[in-house]
Amino acid sequence: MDLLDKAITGENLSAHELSKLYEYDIFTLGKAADTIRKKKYTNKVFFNMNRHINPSNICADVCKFCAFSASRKNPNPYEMTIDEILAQTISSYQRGAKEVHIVSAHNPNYSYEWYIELFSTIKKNVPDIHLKAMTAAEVDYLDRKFGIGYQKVLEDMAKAGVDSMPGGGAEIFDEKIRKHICNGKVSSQKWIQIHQYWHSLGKMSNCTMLFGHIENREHRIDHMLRIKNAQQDPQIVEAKNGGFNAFIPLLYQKQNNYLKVEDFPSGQEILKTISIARIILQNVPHIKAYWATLSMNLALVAQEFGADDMDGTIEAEAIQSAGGAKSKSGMGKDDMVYQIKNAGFRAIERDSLYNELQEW
Ligand code: V47
Repeated sequence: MDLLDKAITGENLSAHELSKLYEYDIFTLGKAADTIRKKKYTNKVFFNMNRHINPSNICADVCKFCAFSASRKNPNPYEMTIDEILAQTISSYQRGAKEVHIVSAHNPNYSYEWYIELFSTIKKNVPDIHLKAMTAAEVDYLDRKFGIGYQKVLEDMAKAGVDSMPGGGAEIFDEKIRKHICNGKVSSQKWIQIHQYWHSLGKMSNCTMLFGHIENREHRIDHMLRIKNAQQDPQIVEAKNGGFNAFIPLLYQKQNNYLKVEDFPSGQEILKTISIARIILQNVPHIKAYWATLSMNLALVAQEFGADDMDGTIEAEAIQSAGGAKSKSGMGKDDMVYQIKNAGFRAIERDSLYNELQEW
């Protein structure tokens, strides 16, 4: 068996060995990934109607890659109130959004109770909206700041109505790279422990990987392998009773930050990374080609290379657009549907847990 066959059958290989997958040509890798993808989802492409809300950009941490947090490069600090966040949630819900995705900078001015009140207020007023909130990095920040233990933070989030957790804050798990790009942020080990505890509560989450900066191919594979090993039992995942739902390779946006990276990965390198993710992470149901970092066109091409999801309409995007992405105002549903169909796929609106809602 050659390396690709071994990878497809899930043979136990090291990150170093698997990094040689990049030496295959893009079409061979793409075909292998597409076969896995088509078996699961035929030619469906998923998207959802969602709204991103980022309550504040005032951050106690300094991640070198971040252009969103208020800093010398982006000196416009803001802080939203619960009422403002609720008003945005209600108006998005009235426009058809089925999910709010709420993640914030680590703002030292917000109390612990503020977060819990925020979530319970949203759930009380808009019970039908799916509340996806809090990266593991935020959970870790609250744990450290208030000394309450991440388990309690997660239990309180669940009680207050948080339905699922987004995959942010994972960056790159390799400890040396992590120290360079986001020293002081949640450790890789704790990021995984937080998600696993959340999963043990019967809840789903996503997992991300920030790539295209100073990491190398082996670091990416190591990251994927740590996720593969942290994933729940397939039956629990299938029943949506806990586990990672989607893997999201986030392409690094290089403007307005302190990480001096001039080189940008080629389309080929990006598509190979997505294909390899589909091949290695067969125990994670979905691979999301997040259009906000990839651009709409590359995200659509990625659907031929292992991805099956685009993320959603977003409405307002602040993190990637601060770094140069063209995603500030989200994307209309009609546009999303047109583009997916024009690329030759079936456009499937999903809910946050990937239940199919409607084919457009
Ligand atoms: O963790 C920060 C990343 C993440 C930059 O779970 C950057 O469905 C690129 O996690 N270039 C937050 N990326 C966003 C996120 C996410 C997005 C969409 C869907 C889901 C989901 C999760 O954004 C951070 C960080 O890795 N990020 N700066 C940058 N310059």
